[in-house]
Amino acid sequence: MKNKLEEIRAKSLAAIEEALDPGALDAVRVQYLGKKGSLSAVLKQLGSVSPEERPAMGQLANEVRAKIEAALNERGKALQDALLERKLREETLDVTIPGKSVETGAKHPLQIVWDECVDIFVGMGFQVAEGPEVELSTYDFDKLNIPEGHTVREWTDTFYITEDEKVHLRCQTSPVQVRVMEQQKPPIRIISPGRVYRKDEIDATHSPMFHQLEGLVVDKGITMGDLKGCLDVMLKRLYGPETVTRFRPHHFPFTEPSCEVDIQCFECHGAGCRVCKGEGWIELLGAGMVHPKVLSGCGIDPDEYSGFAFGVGLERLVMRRFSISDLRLLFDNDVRFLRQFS
Ligand code: 2U9
Repeated sequence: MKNKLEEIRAKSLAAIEEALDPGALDAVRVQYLGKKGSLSAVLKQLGSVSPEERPAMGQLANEVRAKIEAALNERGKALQDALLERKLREETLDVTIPGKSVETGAKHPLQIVWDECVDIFVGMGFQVAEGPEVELSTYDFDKLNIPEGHTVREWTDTFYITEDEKVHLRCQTSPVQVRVMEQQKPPIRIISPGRVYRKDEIDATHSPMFHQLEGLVVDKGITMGDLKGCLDVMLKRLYGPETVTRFRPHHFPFTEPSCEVDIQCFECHGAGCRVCKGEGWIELLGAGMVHPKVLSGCGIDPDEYSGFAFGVGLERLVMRRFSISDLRLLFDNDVRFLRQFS
């Protein structure tokens, strides 16, 4: 029995030292000190020891139990201390280090102007209309009174999708207006901002993809005066109440009469300078009274109804608004450029 007790002491102390966590240590405690543990099994045999040896054996067993219990407590404390040490190390929060700055984004300058234009027209009772970018040539050309042979119908100018020239990437958002006029009886007051495509080499002032905002008003008794008043308000809201507008005769197939709209150069007030290239005025958009053929082509009687329409290149407004000299800056997605607008 003495040898057995010595063996239990040696093995149990070794197992206690090898225990890596409180759970493993408790398993060692149960293995040696539990009801069914090794030491309990030996103590049950104490009755078979001779009466002369029994006291010494009992004392030795108690010493072994005490030794194991002391080792379990010491190892348990050591494991608890190590666990606390690790938690303290891993969960330490240095409140003095600078906080992680959360990069906040900003509206793209194009979006800023797009949203301002929408606000201006929604404030005047317009609704925003949208339509497909891959458009039928019928809606982007024929229904806009653009004749066969017009340069805009050339493959050099337009991104055709089909060989038969029936489908292409829209070169203006006018087809949206055509679709609304086909589906809705007047009064109509809509704007259609959106992406348009033209075969242009990209340079400081051209891009094959750019954005337009067009507007259309159709009702009884609409005149050129309504057109001028509406666009004058738009430009004063965009560039300031002192903005001076000028309307010059022009020609578009889809409007008659047509005009181009300038604002007086805010730098030289019409005298001519570097900003306006000596003109004194800056051309911003085109407009006109909707051509009767366009109205009737959409099922609207030009003897009963009239309307005006306008179109503006949004990038042109943006570049003027923020004095941006190169159109490509709007498409490069260079954060150093874009963060100026945050
Ligand atoms: C319908 C009838 C008429 C839209 C118009 C312009 C004048 C115009 C250009 C401005 C710069 C295109 O982005 S740009 O290159 N547009 O000058 N657009 S009138 O007239 C319409 C539209 C739809 C049914």
